[in-house]
This record gives sequence, C-alpha cells and structure tokens, in this order.
Amino acid sequence: MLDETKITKAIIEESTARFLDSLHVDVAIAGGGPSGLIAAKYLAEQNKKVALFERKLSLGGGMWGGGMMYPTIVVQEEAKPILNEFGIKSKEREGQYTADSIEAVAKLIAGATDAGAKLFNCISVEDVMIRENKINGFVLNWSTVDIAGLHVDPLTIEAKYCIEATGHPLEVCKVVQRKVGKLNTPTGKIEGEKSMWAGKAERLVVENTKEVYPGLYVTGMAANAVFGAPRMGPIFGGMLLSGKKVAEDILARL
Ligand code: 48H
Repeated sequence: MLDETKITKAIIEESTARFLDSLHVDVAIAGGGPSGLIAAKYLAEQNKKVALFERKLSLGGGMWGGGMMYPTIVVQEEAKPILNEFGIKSKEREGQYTADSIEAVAKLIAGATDAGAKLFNCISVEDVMIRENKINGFVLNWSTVDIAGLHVDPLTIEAKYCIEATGHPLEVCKVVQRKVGKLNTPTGKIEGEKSMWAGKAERLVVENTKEVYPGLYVTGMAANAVFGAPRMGPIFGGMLLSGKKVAEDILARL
C-alpha cells in the first residue's frame, strides 16, 4: 500500500543525508553548465568528494540551446576525445564536429553522477567562506529565496578547493572582488568579457583556467570573463577542455 507520509519521509531523509554528506568535500563547484559538469566527472572518478551546486531546476547551463536555439553544438578536433569519453555521438563536418545539444547535456549530467559527484539543483552560491586568506567553502541558499526576495540566512559547506563555473555572470568572482579585493588577474580586478572571436577565445579559455584567488579556480566562460578574453559563441570544445584542465590542476594538489 502506498503511504503518502512514507513517500515524504523517504524524500526528506534521503535528500538531507545527501546534503549532510556534502558538508565537507574535496571540491565544491558553483554552476552546473558544461565546464562545471566536466570538472565534476573527472574529479569524482579519481575518488574525490565533489559537490556541485546549480541555481536552476535543470543543470546544463547554456548548452541546451545550442546556437540561437538550434539544438546543435560544434566541437573542434582537440575536444572530440571528451565527447567520446561521455559517449556523446558526433558527426565530422569540415574539420569540426557537431553533436545534439540535448544528448550532450544529458550525457554530461549522467557522466558526472555515474562518477560519484553529488549534484544539487535549485541552490545558489551567494558567498564564499575564507580562512587564512584562502577560500575554503561556499555559502548557499535556495534559489527561490533570492527570487522571492526573502530575507533568509544561508548555510555553508566546506571544501579544500572551490571552482567558479557560473559562466558569463561570474558570480563567485564578483563576490570575492567586492568583499575581499584583489584577484589574481593583471589588474587585480575582473577584466571583463570581450566581444566574439571564436579562435582566440577557445585558445584563451584553456589558458585562463587557473587559480584566481587562493583556493578558488575558474573554469569555462567565467575564465574568459575574469581574465578579459573574448566570447566564442556556440562552440563548446573550450568549455570541455577547460573543465578537464581545472580537474587535472586540482587533482595535482589534492
Ligand atoms: C549556482 C549558478 C550561479 C550561482 C550561475 O553558463 P554556463 O553554461 O557556463 P559554462 O562556462 O560551463 O559554459 C558556458 C557556455 O554555456 C556559454 O555560455 C558559451 C560557450 N557562451 C559563448 C558565448 O559567446 O555566449 O553554466 C553556468 C551555470 C548555469 O547553469 C547557471 O544557472 C549557474 O551556473 N549559476 N549556480 N550559484 N550563484 N550563478
């Protein structure tokens, strides 16, 4: 016999246990777009404890919409092995590859969860925790609290390393700049995203994937936004390579 209160109890207890298990992690990730999901998979499959927090109901960020809502993404040769590792089908076309953006997002999410990363939706990172000049955790709140404009105090989780993967809005770096001051950029400040130049942007997004403040790494579109590099439009190889690089850089330190 189905019992509504048993269903309720199962949901509350399972979800609370998952959250409690993520209070102390090796890596916490802000943002569940392609770069955050890729980083989550490569870290978790090396047995690191990973929690990823996504503001929206659905993870996948800007990948769902392909280019201007045509649900296709383009990926260059260098990133094709990452598509293969996630089992994302692709077609060769004039020296580059195309993939179905919906299949790609679904498989990125599956890859990260299968590797053991804990993915949380509807939770926003609103601040960071700092000890001895190093970022060592995220301050979290339900996204609905912000949307409704409620005054509700947040909760906090602790992480050995944090990753800023919030894409264009660069939310974590903005908080750090506002509250802490100097970032590891040429001017010490957010340099700001520049206009479209796919080739340059795709090269720079990998170079810009690095520690931007002690304990805080930046990946994906956020990496170009903080270091003043151009945008690239709907080519996603750089996002995939950046997510993999941030995982490798952090793994080398864990
Ligand atoms: C929790 C948050 C918060 C927060 C935002 O935008 P994304 O897809 O980011 P990337 O860097 O993985 O991929 C970028 C790509 O999608 C893109 O936009 C490209 C290639 N643009 C090129 C161009 O020229 O326009 O995902 C970021 C995710 C989103 O799902 C947000 O909802 C989420 O982060 N997010 N999650 N706490 N404070 N802020």
